[in-house]
Amino acid sequence: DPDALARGARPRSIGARIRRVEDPRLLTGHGSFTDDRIVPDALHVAFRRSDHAHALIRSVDVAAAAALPGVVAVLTAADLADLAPVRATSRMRDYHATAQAPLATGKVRYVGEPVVAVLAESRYLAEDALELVEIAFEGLGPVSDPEAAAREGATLLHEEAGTNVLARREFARGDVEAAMAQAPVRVGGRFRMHRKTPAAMENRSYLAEYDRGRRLLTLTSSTQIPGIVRDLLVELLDLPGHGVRVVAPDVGGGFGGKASLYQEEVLVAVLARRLGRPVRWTSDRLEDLISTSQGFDERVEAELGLDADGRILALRADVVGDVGAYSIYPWTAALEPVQVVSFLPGPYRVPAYRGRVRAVCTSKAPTGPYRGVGRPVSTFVMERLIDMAAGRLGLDPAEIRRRNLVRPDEFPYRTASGIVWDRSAFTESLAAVLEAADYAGLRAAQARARAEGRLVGIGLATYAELTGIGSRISAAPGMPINTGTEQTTIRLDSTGAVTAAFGVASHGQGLETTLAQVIADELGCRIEDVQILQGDSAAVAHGTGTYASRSAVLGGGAATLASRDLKAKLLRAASHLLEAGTDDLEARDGAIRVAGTDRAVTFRQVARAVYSEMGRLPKDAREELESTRVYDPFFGTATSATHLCLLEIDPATCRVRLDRLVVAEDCGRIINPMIVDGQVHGAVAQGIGAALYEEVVYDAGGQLLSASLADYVVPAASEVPPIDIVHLEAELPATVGGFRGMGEGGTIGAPAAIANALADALSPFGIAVTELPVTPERLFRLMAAARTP
Ligand code: MCN
Ligand code: SMO
Repeated sequence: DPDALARGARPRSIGARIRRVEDPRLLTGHGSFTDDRIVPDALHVAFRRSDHAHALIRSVDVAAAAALPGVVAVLTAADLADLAPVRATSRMRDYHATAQAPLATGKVRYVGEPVVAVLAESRYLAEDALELVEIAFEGLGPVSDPEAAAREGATLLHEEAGTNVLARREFARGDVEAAMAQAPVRVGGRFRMHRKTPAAMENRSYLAEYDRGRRLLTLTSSTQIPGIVRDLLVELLDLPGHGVRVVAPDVGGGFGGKASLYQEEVLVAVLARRLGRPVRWTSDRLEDLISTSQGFDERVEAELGLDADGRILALRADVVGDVGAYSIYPWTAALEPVQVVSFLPGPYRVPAYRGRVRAVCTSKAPTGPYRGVGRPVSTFVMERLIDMAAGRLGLDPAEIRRRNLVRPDEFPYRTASGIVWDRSAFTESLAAVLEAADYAGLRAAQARARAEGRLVGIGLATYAELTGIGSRISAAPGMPINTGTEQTTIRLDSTGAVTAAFGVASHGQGLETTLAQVIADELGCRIEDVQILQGDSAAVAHGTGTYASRSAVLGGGAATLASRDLKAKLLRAASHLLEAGTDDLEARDGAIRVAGTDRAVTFRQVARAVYSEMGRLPKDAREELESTRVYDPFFGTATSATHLCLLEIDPATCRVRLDRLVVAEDCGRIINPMIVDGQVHGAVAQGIGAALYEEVVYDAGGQLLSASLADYVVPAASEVPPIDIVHLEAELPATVGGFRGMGEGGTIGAPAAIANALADALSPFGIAVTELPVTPERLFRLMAAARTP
């Protein structure tokens, strides 16, 4: 509002395109990542990893390695026998936890599993020593195919579980058999989303230091979850909570891959404590690709039944998730596959539903959270089914969605799997995307291109996700850790500076900026006056970290509550100093003024009066300028979006060129539109990877074939077209602050929209797109098969 600006009003900080305060540091090489920390006397660890998918460890001979000068210790599982293995427990029925020790115990279950750790004065020496370790393996045969592994009599990876099916779950509403039998239109298929790896720029890195004098173990870790790692180390090492501090400094991306606990992390902590010397390990790219938790990897058999007008009557699905060798801590093997069935009905009215899922372990790297968790797969399947139905009925893909999306007057809407959508722009985002993309114009241009024999496709995808999940349904069902609350302490110190401590742990999201924006607005100061402390387990009593698109909702909510408390205290103190009622005061730019006058005191003057200038304030007005608040959004809030993709296939090379991507999304009140745009760009790029390029490939023997970034193809800037983004704020959610989460959305919508555009482009061939990624090779095979009569 230029008039308001002319009158001297400050634009609100929330909603402003403020440049990220962390970027000058990160972009000029002044960031400080775990491996940047210089610790003079640190020992370096290197791991001998299994080159077998599934084998007994018959013997390990470490004598030659241990004798190498500069080697301090060579460890096997036997040396860590006093340490309890990590088990991701859950109250879920039919769930089997797995025992995972820092070093493989008795047998190995995937290629890349750490077996021996060498501790040496340098990484070079440690790696040299690894080559001298002799391990005798006795192969047990890989467990590669999850469907075979789920059958009775299959070779077991974890004998104690008595099955390879680590979790199973079913969601049901209505009589799906009857509804399906009566449906005049039925479409279905077998869908497959291949395994992905997060491939963050910074590989995982850990540094543990033990201060004997203070009895303090400090783990510097490239983790998304410092609070969770601290709590587990306290338990494993039987230390008091203040005896362990986990610090996540600058972290170069995580995408879910740094949201779980790792063996290497436990090992460096244990060794530093034992030896009293700093111990560090930084993954190289090969180790990252073989051992960082991988994502997705589901097979989905699904069927959708509709009436003759294209209205959904029934949906059924059977999902098999290939979860790899262990049930990951703390999320469990159920996390990803269960969310596939839980989110499958999506933003649609589905009167009858049955979704079954089995999480099956195989001799591959463990899977864990990956940006979108379950929803990229469920959205891919549901959006393909919807388009298949539209094709069958001769309906436009936009029209069939319009007929089935939950309408504004139907919120709050309880989905067939029990999730409640509070209110979100389902129909509005579809309309907005069609308008922004000039859908009718695109279809006309497509018709002309088709007449010339060109393979041009247009694809739509609408999805809904639950973000800012509160304590009612924790981020992973049955998990004993409360991930549904977030805490902050905001204080004004004796110099008048504002410091706010959080349990969240930004690793690229820009939380130092957005949380400061929230506080600046609520407290009445400038964002440069606010320092955000995050990624440090010592900062708050209970805080877990950053994952599940929760930080804006939970962190922003806690920041709002604590800022309001602190502001009330400041106003009470200032009212004495200014001799005015608190109702006449306004806080702005770090000062408190009597409205309509030039009488003001700065935050610093208030702080001095409270902390130092004894006698200036009545005793009961000298409240400590600090507030700690916890925020629990209880259920969470729905975020939704529609993606549109326009692409063209070159039939000669099978190259897919993305020409346009349009995203209309509703993340409630936007704290920083520039950051939200950046989140959409990054997540869409990962969605493009899932749709067209990225695939973790194991051969039949369980060897990883995609073990370098030459084989595992991540899209670069040249593969990502400009993305048009429309922001909608349908109605602010009931969260404190009105924020919805959005950090994962791009990865959820883009693969489905691209898959639908590919199917649209290939429709002259009658090719069904049921498998992602559609790599050039896969596309070549599909087209060749379609041409062969
Ligand atoms: N935001 C906003 N207004 C809103 C909602 C969000 O300005 N209404 C801002 C937030 O303040 C924050 C960012 O957008 O700066 C993302 O917020 P949110 O949706 O709350 O997600 P989280 O901060 O909890 O981040 C987690 C999410 C997840 S789960 C993955 S995976 C992911 C992602 O964020 N990994 C990322 N984005 C990533 N971005 C980078 N650069 N690197 C990763 O590893
Ligand atoms: S996969 Mo994001 O860290 O929840």
